[in-house]
Amino acid sequence: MSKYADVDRLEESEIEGVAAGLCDLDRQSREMTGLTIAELAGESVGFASHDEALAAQVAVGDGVAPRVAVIPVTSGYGLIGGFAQTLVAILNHLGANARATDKTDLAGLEEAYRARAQLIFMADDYTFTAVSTRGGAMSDNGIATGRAFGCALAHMARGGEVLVLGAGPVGLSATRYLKGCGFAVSVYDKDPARLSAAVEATGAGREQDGCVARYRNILDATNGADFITAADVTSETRISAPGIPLGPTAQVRSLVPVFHNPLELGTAAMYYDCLHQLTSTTAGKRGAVVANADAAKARFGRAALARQVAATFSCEGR
Ligand code: 2YJ
Repeated sequence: MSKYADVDRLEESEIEGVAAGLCDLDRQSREMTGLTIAELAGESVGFASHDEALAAQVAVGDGVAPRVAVIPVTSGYGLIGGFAQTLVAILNHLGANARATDKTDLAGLEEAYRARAQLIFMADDYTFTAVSTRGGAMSDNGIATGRAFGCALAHMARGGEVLVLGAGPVGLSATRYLKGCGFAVSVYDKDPARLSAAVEATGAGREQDGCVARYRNILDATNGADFITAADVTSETRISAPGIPLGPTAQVRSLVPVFHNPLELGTAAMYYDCLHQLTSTTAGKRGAVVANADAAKARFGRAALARQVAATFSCEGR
């Protein structure tokens, strides 16, 4: 459980190794899902291919990496040591030109605008959001995370049935995404009112306590610890788990593939979500399309796009 009584907040120790481990995570992600974190994130927000996502990135950055500001936010329980720098590392790994503002809060917002940031990332104790300074793009971490971990599970899945545990924003978003992929999705939440609302809102099946062992494909969007035990799994079980603490025990994690990372895929999905909204006429309901990915492709060429982006996040030799 989080040491904070009223909020689920990441802790410094939970993100310590994230920046240094991004290439390892990509390798692990490829082993489990066939795709890197960037590829999963891009697919989850609707890019038809990773090339399209790269073209959108170069279009938004007008030939170079998009400028992204991460603003440390002191409200509530305050800064999490290394949080802003970890987001910067994740975003740069994807090919962005990200930096944390020197100032926090509103002064940081002003600093970001003065530096002509195109995207801004910031989180308090309840909301983690990304917004664009032009074009009205916005991406919420909970929604982006649900889709992206749903996408990871879709690539790992055995058969067409999925159990989503937890009907908060992440679980709801994952349910919608997986239903959209054609899976038969059932949901369980220990709060009956929240479970009923989720079933009503998504059209998913309603599950009950003790159902875990009957499913091979599980998305754990709860904040419960160690409740998926060895007795619940077979060699066919596949688990995607965005949350901390983890539902599957250490033993389960040694027995079956458990796709998990505390911040990386959710952040990547927010970044690509904004790029998609800024470049796609179908995604841009919220605001204007400010960059044309096809024009960028024609202008900079496919190979140049790939080179430009690869130069910033190549894992070769790392
Ligand atoms: O800027 C900082 O260092 C802090 N204000 C970061 C706070 C990080 N926030 C969290 O960990 C919350 N759990 C975010 C909720 C996201 C909901 N998906």
